Amino acid sequence: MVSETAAMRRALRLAASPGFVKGPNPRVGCVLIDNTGAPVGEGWHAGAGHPHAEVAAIADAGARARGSTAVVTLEPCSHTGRTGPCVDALIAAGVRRVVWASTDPNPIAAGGGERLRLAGIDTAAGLLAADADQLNRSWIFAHRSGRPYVTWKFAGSLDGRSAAADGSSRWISSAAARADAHRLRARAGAVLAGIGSVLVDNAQLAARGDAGEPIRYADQPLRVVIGHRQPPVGARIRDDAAPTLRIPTHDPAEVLAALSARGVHDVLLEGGPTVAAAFWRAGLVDEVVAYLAPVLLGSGPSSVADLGVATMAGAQRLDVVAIDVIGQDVDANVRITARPVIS
Ligand code: AOF
Ligand code: ZN
Repeated sequence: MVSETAAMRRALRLAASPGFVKGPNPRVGCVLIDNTGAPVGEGWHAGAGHPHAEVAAIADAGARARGSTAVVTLEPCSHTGRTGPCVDALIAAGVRRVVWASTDPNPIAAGGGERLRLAGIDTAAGLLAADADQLNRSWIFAHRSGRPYVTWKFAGSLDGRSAAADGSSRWISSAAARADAHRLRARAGAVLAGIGSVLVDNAQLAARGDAGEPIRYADQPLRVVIGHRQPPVGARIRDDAAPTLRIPTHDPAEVLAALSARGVHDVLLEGGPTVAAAFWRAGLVDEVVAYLAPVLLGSGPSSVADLGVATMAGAQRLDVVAIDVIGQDVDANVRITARPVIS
């Protein structure tokens, strides 16, 4: 059993190895071991349209797959989607036992475990499931709730302002905090902002690397602008750094439905204050990441517009997940990660 756990750890590392792959599919890794616990093949899933992890591992093992145990981070699929069912591939390869971590929340693909058992294959579910669920947190959330996971990110001054009185906001947060925020963008399936803030800031909304270097187009999040106006020709949002989608509505639920339909399961909401308030008031913010900079502005727009709070009894409270200092010395900003208290 110890070797199955070790193999699952390896499978989890393989699942994460392609990085934050864009698109609708989960991250999955698979290791095949023989009856001494020695690995005979391994594979991972590189995104929609590519072979599933189990199929890649079977190909890697060749004839040695026969009689082996498949250790996989997600319950094998039972459907024909972009590729064929993994349960059929496992059965055809002569795999004797299958151990998986997360249960598949996708109703179209689920039921693989049951089909393996019916075929006489020994199965075990849930090994290191907490780690595997964490790896595909937003994907699992999206399948269970029917909409993407929404993280609202903003940078504010110590007195909670997101721009000075004249609208200028470059830069409230430090270079280190901005680099950290680019890592959030690089992980997201979509980065979303209202047309108003895109116009004011001439925001590009693409992700850049740690040293400010461009990231490959295929690894970029979808840039999403909501609102009825078109960004003007020459606006940075219209460059070819990343794919861009304009959604001509201000209704947050409609926006998320449109993104779900495109397979997006993880949205980074970047404002501005009106859009942030609309999502918050609709109960469509799951997590907040706030970068607080040691700077005072005294006037200027708040990070979020009116939330309908008139008195302390209506204050919107959050549970803190983590408080971190990003950067050092003059670059030090505080990053607060929090989730709305569900009442
Ligand atoms: C993956 N990779 O390694 C496994 C998956 O459209 P398809 O055919 O690629 O099927 C995607 C579904 O298959 C996915 O939502 C999940 O339920 C299941 N298993 N998916 O992308 C894999 N094992
Ligand atoms: Zn599959």
